[in-house]
Parts: sequence; structure tokens; C-alpha cells
Amino acid sequence: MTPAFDSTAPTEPALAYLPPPACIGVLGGGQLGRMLAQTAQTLGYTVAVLDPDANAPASSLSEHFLCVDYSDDAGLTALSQVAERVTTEFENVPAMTLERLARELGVSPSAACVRIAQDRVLEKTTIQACGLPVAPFWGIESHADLAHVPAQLFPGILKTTRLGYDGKGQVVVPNAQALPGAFALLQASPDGAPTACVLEKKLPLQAECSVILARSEGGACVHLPVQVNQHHQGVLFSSTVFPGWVDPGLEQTLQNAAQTLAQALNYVGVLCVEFFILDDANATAPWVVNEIAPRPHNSGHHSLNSCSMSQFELQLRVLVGLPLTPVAQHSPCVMLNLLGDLWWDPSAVRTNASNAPQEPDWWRLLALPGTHLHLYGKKEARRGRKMGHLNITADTPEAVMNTVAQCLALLGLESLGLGVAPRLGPTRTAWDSPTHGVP
Ligand code: AIR
Repeated sequence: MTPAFDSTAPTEPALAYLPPPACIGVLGGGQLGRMLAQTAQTLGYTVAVLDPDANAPASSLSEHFLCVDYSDDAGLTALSQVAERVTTEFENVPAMTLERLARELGVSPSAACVRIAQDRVLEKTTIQACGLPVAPFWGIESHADLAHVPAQLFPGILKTTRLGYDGKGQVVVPNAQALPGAFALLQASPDGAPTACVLEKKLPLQAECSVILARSEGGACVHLPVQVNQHHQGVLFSSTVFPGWVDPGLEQTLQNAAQTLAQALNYVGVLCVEFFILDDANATAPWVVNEIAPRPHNSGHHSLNSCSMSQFELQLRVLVGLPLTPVAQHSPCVMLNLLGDLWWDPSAVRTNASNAPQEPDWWRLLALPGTHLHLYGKKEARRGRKMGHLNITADTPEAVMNTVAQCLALLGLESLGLGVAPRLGPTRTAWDSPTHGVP
């Protein structure tokens, strides 16, 4: 039995049922906070968002908005006065902030679990301690460590140990000679202190998958169906969620692995576990855990239109002590991310090409049946920035694939050859609507 890592787990329930119109606090007001706020309001709750960015997407729709730094003492006091429970939508919120708030009110996930997800080396060693495989890695804290990196880790990917997300803070390193240059590229600290990094061996991948689960304070666990994810330039491009698309044995194994991790950490909240499925017959394990996210995840956005319950409702339910009922998928779905690049690139979806960012013409996309547009209300479009996503549903995977192809053509993205992830494992063509809950 793997030990529970979360020594801060309270003995008294901190997340007993809290009825609406109680106020929930959210650290971070990006798209994840915005979609949580929208869900909470649908269920009758009020929302307080804390984010240092005055234009944060969740700021305009939450009942209370505190525009302060995540460590601002007065701001945190104000949050604890207005909110009765607090969660985070961004793992880069200081764990100390969660620790401080947990002294006064119910917080999920715990500071201890967020701290693990914030540090790639701690994250990997924790995952290993839970008996799950990770890619070979090596921590590099300073220039002096560069010479000691084992040769078998190349080609690799160098990542900052802390504060990376959406492909930020990552460089591919083809060989040992390229390592010092890559390390120098990731040095960002203005005071010259070294930015700790971790080199991960680049493994031959068949696919990337993720499992999103929710675990209650009492240990009840439910999950979404396994997502098969495609990336472009380090950023999630699409998630394919077709029942039967992943070999049932593999799907079960990944769900069990995610649940093992959540139980071992005594994790309370929504957790995403990302997996690499290896394309290597000689590998000791057919998959490794890539990383975890202590919050709803981009790859789970499909659940807003494909499942009986979204990942944001799961997050809310854990936070306010509502029951976790099994999540059933009712429609096959592909989620396409809409990045800021679309605001510049001349493509069929644009009405004209100019150098100024311009809102894409959504009209033709929304004229296709089964397209569900979610825009985050970000004031500034930037290349690589997640501005929204498009969920595409239909009665059958084939019909979804057809619409995806049309959407990609309208968006000018068809030449990338991405969109629908290939099937993973033996075929199982029957379309059924299984229940994806863990009893
Ligand atoms: N986010 C959090 N971890 C990873 C991601 N993508 C979401 C959160 C955060 C937002 O991205 O919702 O607030 C930040 O996005 P941006 O575009 O402002 O950098």
C-alpha cells in the first residue's frame, strides 16, 4: 500500500455540503477559472476571483474580483472574508497561499498536492514512489551539473523545473553538445540565480493520453473517458474522445493508474494525469506518466458538450461537498484549441488579411451542425495563446471526423495533418454509451 503523501489532510471534514448561494473563491481568473465560475453560477453559487491581471477572463463575470498578487496578504484576507471555500485554476499559484487560506476555510486541492505538481522533479519522484513509471530524467540546478548528465538521456527535452505551462519553458535538446545552450536559453531570473531545469529523455511515442478524475474528501472517485491528445509546437492542438477509440484494457489501466496516484496522494479535487503511450516493443513499461495537473485540464474541455457532467462541475462538486456521480459520455467528441494565431493568419475563416489582430469569422464554423464554440474573452490575442476551443459532437465518430475536417479547412489548419487522433489499440467499432464512473 503506497503511503499517503498529504500530511495536511484534515481529520474533520473541511468540505461538508455547502448549499448555494454560498461564495466560492478561485485563485486565478484565466479560462479555467472562467469556466468554473460559469458552472458555479449555473448551480446557484456566487464566485470571488483573485488574479493580478485586471483583464483576467473570469474577472468580468464573477461577483467579486480581487485584482491583487497571489501572495498579497490583504487580498487573501479579503478573499477569505467573502468566500467560504477556495480552489485554484492555475498550478503556479504559490502553495503557501493555499496553505494560508486552508487555516481559515476549506481548500481543494491541498497545498501539499499543488506543491508536488509545481516542481517537476518532486512530481516525478512522487509518481515513482507511487509505483508508476516516468521517463528517465535528470535534475540540473546549475551550470556545474551540466557535465554530469548521463549520455543515454539524449535526445531529450529540457524543461524548467517550476513555472512552465502550455509549452512554455521547454527546449528540445538533440545531443549533449546542445545542452549548455538550451540551459542558457531557459535562464530567465533577473538576479542571475540559476533557473533549475530537468532533462527528460525523449521517448518514441505512439500517442499521448490523459485521464481526468475527481476525488472527494471522502475518497469517492469518478473520471472522464480517456482523452487522446495531439500537440502542435508544444501546445495541445486537439483531444479525441470516441468510445472504443482506446483499447479497453489500456483505458482501464490508465484510469486505474490515475486513481492509484490520487489515492496515494490523498488528493481531493479534480486531477489530470497525462500519459505517454510508448512506441517501443522493448520498453519495460508500455506507457509512462508525463505530468499531473491539480485542476481541470484543457484536454477535458470536451466534457462541456460530450458528457453528463463537465470537469468544472466535478471541481465545483468536490469543493462544495456535492456527491460525485458517475460521468457518462453521451456524444463522441473532438475538441480543437483556438490559439491566438488565428487572429492573424490569413485563412478562409478570416474575412480579410491584415497585420492587425482580427476576430476570426466564426459564422461559417457555427453553421456546421455539432460545433460548440467556447471563447474565453481574452482582451489580447497572442500567438500560441489559448483564446478558446471548439467542441465538435455528432451521433457517430465518423460524423464528428467529417465535421472536424470541414472546421480545419475553414480555420486554415488542414495542412498540419492533425485533428482526430488515430485509434489506439485493437478496434472496437460498436458505438455504445458506457458509464465512465468508478464505483
Ligand atoms: N492554465 C493553467 N494552467 C495551464 C493553463 N493553460 C490556464 C489558466 C490560467 C490561464 O491558462 O486558466 O489562468 C493563463 O492563460 P494566459 O493565456 O493568460 O497565459
